[in-house]
Amino acid sequence: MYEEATVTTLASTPTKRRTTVKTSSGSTLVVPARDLFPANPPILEAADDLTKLSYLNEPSILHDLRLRYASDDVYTRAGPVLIAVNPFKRLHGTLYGPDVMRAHGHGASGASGAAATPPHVYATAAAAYRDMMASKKNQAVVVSGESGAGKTETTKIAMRYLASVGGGDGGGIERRVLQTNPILEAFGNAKTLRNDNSSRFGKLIDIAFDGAGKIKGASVRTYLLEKSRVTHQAEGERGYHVFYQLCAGASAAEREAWGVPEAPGFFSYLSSSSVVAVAGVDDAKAYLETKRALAEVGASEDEISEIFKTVAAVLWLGNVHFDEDATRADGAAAAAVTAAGAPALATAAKLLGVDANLLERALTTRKIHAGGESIVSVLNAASACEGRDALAKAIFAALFDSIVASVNEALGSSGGDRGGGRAAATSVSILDIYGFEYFQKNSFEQLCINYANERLQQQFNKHMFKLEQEEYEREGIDWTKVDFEDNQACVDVIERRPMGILSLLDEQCAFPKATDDTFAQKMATELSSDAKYARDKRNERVFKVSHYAGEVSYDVDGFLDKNRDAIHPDLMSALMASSEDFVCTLAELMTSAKAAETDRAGGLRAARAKGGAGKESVGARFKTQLSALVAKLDACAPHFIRCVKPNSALAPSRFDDALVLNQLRCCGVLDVVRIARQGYPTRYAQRDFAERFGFLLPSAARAPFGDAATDIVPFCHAILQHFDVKDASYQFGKTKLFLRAGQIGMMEDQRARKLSSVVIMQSARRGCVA
Ligand code: AOV
Ligand code: MG
Repeated sequence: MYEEATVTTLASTPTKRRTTVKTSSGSTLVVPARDLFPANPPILEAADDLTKLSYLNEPSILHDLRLRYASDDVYTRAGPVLIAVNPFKRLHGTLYGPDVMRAHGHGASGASGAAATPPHVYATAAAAYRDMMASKKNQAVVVSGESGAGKTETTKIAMRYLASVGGGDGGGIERRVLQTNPILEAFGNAKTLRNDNSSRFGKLIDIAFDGAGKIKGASVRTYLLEKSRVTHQAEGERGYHVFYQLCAGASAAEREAWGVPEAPGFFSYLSSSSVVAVAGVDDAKAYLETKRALAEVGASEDEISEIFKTVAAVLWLGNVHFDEDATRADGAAAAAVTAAGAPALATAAKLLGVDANLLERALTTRKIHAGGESIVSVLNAASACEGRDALAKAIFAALFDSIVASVNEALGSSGGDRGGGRAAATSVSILDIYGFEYFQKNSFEQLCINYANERLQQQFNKHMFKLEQEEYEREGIDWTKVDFEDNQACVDVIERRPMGILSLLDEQCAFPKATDDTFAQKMATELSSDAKYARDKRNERVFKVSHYAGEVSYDVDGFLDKNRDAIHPDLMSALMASSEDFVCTLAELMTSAKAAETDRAGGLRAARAKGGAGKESVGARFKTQLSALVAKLDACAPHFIRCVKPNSALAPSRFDDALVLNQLRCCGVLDVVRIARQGYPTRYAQRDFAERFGFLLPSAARAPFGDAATDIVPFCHAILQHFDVKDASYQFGKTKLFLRAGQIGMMEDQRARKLSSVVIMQSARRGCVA
């Protein structure tokens, strides 16, 4: 990578310029000039905003972040974007304590406030809140970064700030808003090889505020939970936290009633990986916390029991093993529950409130309706296992959706998007989605996760670069175009119709005879000329996509099934026949093609009414959801936080230059710094600028313009001159005035001082009267 060095001799050879340097570690090197980058003066070292650096080369930026990281300054600005480097250690008091929160002023300061406070998630949340209050426009805090970079933690910190600013006595709605985190994490997070608490679903939380800035309600919408994790995990990973919490924390009565053992390894669904414990996590304690959080959002004891009983049922389903039935006279392959599987079947059926024989029949046979007749065919053991896994995954996903729906009911989400007839509220939305990921083996889930990240990256580019530069062009200011990494081609190869990966997958899913292999072949013929797609030459089942964050190889194994996500009607009927209302509700949720949208509809009842629509493929539904998400973000004023993972060991105090640099490059931070430095991030309509600052001019300077100041450009010039803003620091467009970064702070400060002196004078006058 890079090392600091002092130039000792600048020499030229006939072919190349070569320079002799002495490195900080004491060695003398001769290097080509192109490998040398100027360093910043010591006064700029560890600058809290990268755009302040005089030399904006990659080693300087890295050096800045590394120095800051070493002193636990994990936040740094890159112009309008906040960079958050994961500390991998608790810095509660020093970094997030009440004093620090107060220092971020509960959003009280003026427009220059964001620049005046040091970079922090609180500062970003404060800016969003302040902008929302000032403009009455919805705001979005978009948190991104690769898996384990700290998005979920950052989101929680931002939520805590907003709850504190917009809360009352700390016991009301703001508390419930915060309780959504432990609940959703228990059911939707798991240990992966990249993160011990990896979010396996995407989440957008909208916090709605009334006109006085108090929290009115909130709503959560979730995106595509990773279902395969319910039944299987790679070695070194775990299933959803709640499984281990239940095993570790269930009371004696619960163990008895639901048949919960202490060792998670008893359950087949938790034994594909040998990992049970996660360092620093007490699953038994977490179990009680999850229960408490559910109670806080209004779940009754019975409802909480139903939830955990269903979790136990899912686990027990996994122990219903099948073998080929050796007793059949015709010798046909036919699934039969094994001896060890029989008690599991009985327990699962009991927990689900379903007749055990009915469940067994639904798992081992298929009723097919043909020409008015119904024929029963027997399934082989492998098909029975597939049906069982599909059932377990569907129940767990419906449970997750139903929990999201109840959480939304408790948060009074009717105050959010839909207005519900109340006075319109404005909101701050926070997006925390699963980060870009790549494992040794990547499947459909990784494709969806990485596709989501591509769409968000595109939204970021659009906002930071395209809109910015389009505005410069529209306003006709003098400007050299800054190029950025456009990822449209990668988005296209995934979502293009009809010749994109997801469309081809849907097409294959519609053919009963198609397999994962025919899908791979189809892609190989249709996408061979696409620069973002490549076949793996050694393995026909593997294809590669060049993502903005790097190339990822996907194995087509399971793609068709995962995209179809079908559950056989016989299994559905068995669930529908449950004696438990809760299970029937879950079954109804599953039949609803729009189950994942229950959140928006605010509650289970609304979801039920929607049921029965034709089932869309998982890929198609996800694409629609992402488009809606991006449209929503486009309608908000965005605030971006880029999380950075400083090392792959998830360890504190380790800063891996190459890893960090790659993330900064991929997520566009380097380009942002460039554009912010070269560009004009502060802008005003010329008239607004004149009105905002004109009164600060001494009356002699104002006089030539008269009261109305109709000559707006010369008047703005006079203001700029008065404040000694250099010519190179601003440009007049057709209707706007553009200013370079860092110009406006001092003007705003003067304005605020002047205004507060007016207020003090007025109150002093009032004091006299009284
Ligand atoms: P992610 O959300 O970005 O990954 P997390 O927010 O879960 O990553 O962070 C991973 C881990 O890093 C956490 O469990 C903490 O141990 C640690 N961490 C992150 N931010 C902080 C912080 N500000 N202070 C202390 N520790 C922190 V994924 O969900 O995998 O994409 O799908
Ligand atoms: Mg996360």
